[in-house]
Amino acid sequence: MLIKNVHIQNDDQTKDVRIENGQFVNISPSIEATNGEKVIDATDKLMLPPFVDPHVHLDATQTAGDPEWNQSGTLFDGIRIWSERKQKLTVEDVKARAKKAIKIQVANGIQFIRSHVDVTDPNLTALKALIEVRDEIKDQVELQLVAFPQEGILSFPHGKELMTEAADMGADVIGGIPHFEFTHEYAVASLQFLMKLAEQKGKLVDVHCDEIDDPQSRSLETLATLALESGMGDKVTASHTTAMGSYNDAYAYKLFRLLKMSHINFIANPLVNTNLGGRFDTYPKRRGMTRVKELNADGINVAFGEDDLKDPWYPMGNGNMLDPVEMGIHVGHLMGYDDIMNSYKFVTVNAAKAMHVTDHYGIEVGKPADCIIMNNDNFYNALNERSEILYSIHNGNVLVETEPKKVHNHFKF
Ligand code: 17E
Ligand code: FE2
Repeated sequence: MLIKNVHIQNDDQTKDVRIENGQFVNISPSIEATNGEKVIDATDKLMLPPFVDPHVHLDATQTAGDPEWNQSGTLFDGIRIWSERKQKLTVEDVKARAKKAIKIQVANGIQFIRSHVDVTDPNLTALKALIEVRDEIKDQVELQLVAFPQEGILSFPHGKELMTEAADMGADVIGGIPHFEFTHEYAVASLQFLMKLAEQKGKLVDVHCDEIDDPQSRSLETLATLALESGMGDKVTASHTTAMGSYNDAYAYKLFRLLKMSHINFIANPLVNTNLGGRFDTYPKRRGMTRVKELNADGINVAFGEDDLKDPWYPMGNGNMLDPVEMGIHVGHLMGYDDIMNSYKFVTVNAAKAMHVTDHYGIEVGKPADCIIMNNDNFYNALNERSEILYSIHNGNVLVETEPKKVHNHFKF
C-alpha cells in the first residue's frame, strides 16, 4: 500500500509512505507506485501515529444512572454508586458494555487502550471479562489491563490477596488508590506492597495517585521514591495527581526534582478531573487538574486519558481523544500556537510512552504500520475543526474509513 502526500506530525513538507507486510517500509518525499499497488491519495492531509487512550475504566462504562445518577459529582459518590452496581456484574454484561465503548473509541482513531479494572470484587468478574475482550481484539487493538483496587488494598477485605490473584490471572499493570486508603500509613504500605508485587511479577505500575483536592495528600513523593530506588522508573505512571494542583509552590519545587529523577510518567484526565475536582469548594473553585504545563516544560512525560465514558464518575464521554485535549489545553493554559499544534502528543506519543509500547509505536521504517490520517493539514486546524479520521490503519490493515461530512449551505451571503 502506498499513501501519497501526507504531513507527518505537522511537518510542513509532505511525504509518501509505503506499507508492506504490516510494516512501514519506506517514508520519502516521493515514491512511485508499483504495478497493482493500492494507492491512497491523502494530499495535504495530516498523518499521526494512532490515538492512545492511556486511562479509561471499561468495566464501568455505560452504567451512568444505574442504580442512580451521581448528583453531587464527587469522586466519593461515584465510588459508592459503582460499589452498588458492581454487585450485578456478569461476564456478559461487562463484555457487552466494554466492547460497545471500544468500538466507539476505535471509530475515533484509537488503537491503544489502557483500562483500569476494579479488582475489589471477590469474584474478579470484570477482570475475567476484560481478559477475554483483550484476547478477542488483540490483532486490531492493543488493550492493557490494570488491576485496580477501587476500594483500597489495605482498607478492603483480602485486598492484597485479590491484587496478587489479579496479577496471576493476567493483568498487565498493577494499580493502587493511596488517597482512598483509611490512613496515611495504609497509603504508604499500599504503595510499598504494589511496587513489590509489580517487580516480582514483572508488571508495569499505574496508580490513581492523590486524586483529591487535599494539599496534604502526598502519596506521589512515595511512589516516585519507590520508582527511583527500585529502578522501575519509567515503567511507573502516576494518574490524576490532582492534589498537585493544590500544593504550595515551595513544596512543588522540591517535589519536581524527585519527579524528574524518578522518570515516572503522568496521566491527567482533564474532562473528569474538572468534573470531580473543586466539588468541596465554594469560591474560588479549584480546577482539579495536575500541573500539566509545568511537568511538560520540565521534560517530564505527561499524557491525557478520557477516564470515563458514561459512568458514575462522568455522565458524558464519546471516545474521542480530541475532547480531553481540548479541555486539557484550556484548563492547563496551554494556549500558545505551538502548544495547540503540539497538543496531539498528549494523546499519541506521550500516552504510548506511559503505556510502555514505544518499541512498536510510531511512524518509522521497520515499525508496525499503525497510523491515522485526519481530514486537515495540521493539528491546530484538525482540533479546531474536529476533522474526521479519514483512515485508521493498524498493522497495515484499514480498521476505519470515514467519509467527510457534506454540508449544503442555503444562506445568501
Ligand atoms: N475511580 C476512581 O477512583 N477515580 C476515577 N477518576 C474513576 C474511577 C473514573
Ligand atoms: Fe481513573
